[in-house]
Amino acid sequence: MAADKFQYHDYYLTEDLLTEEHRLIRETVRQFVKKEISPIIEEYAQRAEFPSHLIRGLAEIGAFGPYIPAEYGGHGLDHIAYGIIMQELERGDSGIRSTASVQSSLVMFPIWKFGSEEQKQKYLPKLAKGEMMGCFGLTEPNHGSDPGSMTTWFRDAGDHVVLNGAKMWISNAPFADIAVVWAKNEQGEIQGLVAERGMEGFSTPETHSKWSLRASATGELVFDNVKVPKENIFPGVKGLKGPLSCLNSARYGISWGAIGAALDCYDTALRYSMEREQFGRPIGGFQLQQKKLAEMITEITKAQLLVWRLGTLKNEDKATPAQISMAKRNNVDMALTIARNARQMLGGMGIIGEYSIMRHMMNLESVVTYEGTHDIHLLITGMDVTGLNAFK
Ligand code: TGC
Ligand code: FAD
Repeated sequence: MAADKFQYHDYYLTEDLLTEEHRLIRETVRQFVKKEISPIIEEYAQRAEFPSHLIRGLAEIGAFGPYIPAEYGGHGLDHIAYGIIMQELERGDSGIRSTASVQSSLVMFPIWKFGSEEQKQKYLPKLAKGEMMGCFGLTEPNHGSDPGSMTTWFRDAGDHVVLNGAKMWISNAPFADIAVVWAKNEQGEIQGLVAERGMEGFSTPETHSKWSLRASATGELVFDNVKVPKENIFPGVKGLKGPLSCLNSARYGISWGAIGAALDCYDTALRYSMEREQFGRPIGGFQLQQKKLAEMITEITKAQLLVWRLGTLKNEDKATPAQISMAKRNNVDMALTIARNARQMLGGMGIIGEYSIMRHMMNLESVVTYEGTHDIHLLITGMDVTGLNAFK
């Protein structure tokens, strides 16, 4: 891969809206991406391998549980700080951001929000340090957009429950030490519990042959009469609102993260357009290329303003799930469109790994589907503005 020459673009001076602490966090994560992720990520993606050696460094820069309180090993930061971390990491690669957002929003968040004090003490400090990694099992082979119809279930067996079923498309599953699993009890109510690697009957086969998120490990969670102690069940929540609350946090992070991928594509295309000459002058001088660049920076700027406002609402505990859906949908779609146009601007050079654009583009094809598809988020907005449910 070519040297990482990335330069940040901030057309409306949104940096002025950040605190000194936010800027310090941004700089720390940006340097980590330049030094540790950019030089190796293309090779790992080509080999379809997760760079597990990055886990320690990710923990050190505070990427695991930024907004979890310090008493549980987190960093007690606000939601803008969390967003900034996601944006900088996804500038490097969506798969690395995935690992960090799953650990923070889908594993640490539910344990902190719904777990017992013993569960918090047992898991959170280790998860924050990256000494323990987690994954989140909601999607099933036959239930993706409609998780309420899940069939994974457990029955009461005295001091433990017996868990059966399967989850599919689970980020981090192949190497996770623990899995936050959403399953139905005998009354058909959804509950969350923690399954630990090594429990008899629990396996995590890896999903191969992905063309997207190749540097992220994806797998299944298979439960064959797994005995889970009752103390591993979250006491604080029942129903679909449990897992959907976790998704609010992860989707919010993705709405920031997608801007990172878009910025990297825009920055690469802009630089290339100044250097590449055809018909005796830089291609950036042609109107058709300028249209692409002008539209890219316009959309990036709108997205930057959107997430900043959403972050302030989140800090005030006022962000609604529908507002988060709008930002996730808009920003991922924006990034995907920019990646496709940036790829074209590099001509043939756009398809090879020397440049990051094609990798971002392929990654974003997953990001537009996971955490609620593009269609599902549109329907959430549609229901919010009309009051009419078009899902069923
Ligand atoms: P519905 O009847 O609307 O709601 C059931 C209950 O949930 C409540 N609720 C929410 N609570 C918190 N946050 C939200 N966003 C919520 N949305 C709904 C709702 O109030 C109700 O509560 P209660 O108390 O009345 O029971 O549910 P539904 O079955 O009609 O489904 C609605 C729908 C389709 C929007 C929802 O299920 C959905 O969002 N589907 C998409 C599934 C999805 O996003 N899956 C993601 C899996 S995880 C993942 O992809 C990780 S990728 C990670 C990475 O690598 O980064
Ligand atoms: P489906 O739900 O079958 O949807 C297929 C198509 O139908 C989509 O276009 C969808 O928009 C459309 N559709 C569905 N319902 C409607 C409707 N009512 N109206 C109109 N159109 C509709 N899940 C986890 O639980 N944990 C993870 O860590 C995780 N990581 C993932 C990593 C990757 C790389 C990928 C690809 C997925 C991951 N997922 C994870 C799963 C992801 O959340 C699901 O793929 C997603 O929710 C969509 O479900 P599905 O793939 O079953 O598609």
